[in-house]
Amino acid sequence: MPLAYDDTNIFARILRGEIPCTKVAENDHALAFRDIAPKAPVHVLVIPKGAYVSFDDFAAHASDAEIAGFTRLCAEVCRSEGVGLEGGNPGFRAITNAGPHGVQEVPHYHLHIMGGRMMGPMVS
Ligand code: DGP
Repeated sequence: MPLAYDDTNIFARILRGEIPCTKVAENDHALAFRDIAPKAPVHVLVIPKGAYVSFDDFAAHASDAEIAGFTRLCAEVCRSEGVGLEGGNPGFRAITNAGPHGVQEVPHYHLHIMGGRMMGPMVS
């Protein structure tokens, strides 16, 4: 069963154009924009345009086209932000938080793409 989705969350409002964001890239299925409180020189959030709460919700219920669109936009961001290995760059970290144990603040699935510096330990 898809999870119940609260369409008043901040990323739903960004998708509806009610709140501004600094857009990095967009396609039919996903939007990428800069995190408001960046934890690294590159800190971009990639979100699907569909109403999915978390990674597991998205992975289980999104269409193949949505998953492909989202994933390709992530690759485009890695390339355009100069962090993707493909361009000979030193890399990045891509993480997603889910639910209380994941310390997810915004209940709309998002992938953090962070780079531009050496990352610290994974767990904190
Ligand atoms: P989390 O749900 O814990 O994975 O993190 C949510 C991230 O969203 C956090 O790094 C800050 C960012 N964020 C929260 N509100 C806004 C906003 O209004 N605009 C932007 N661009 N980012 C936001």
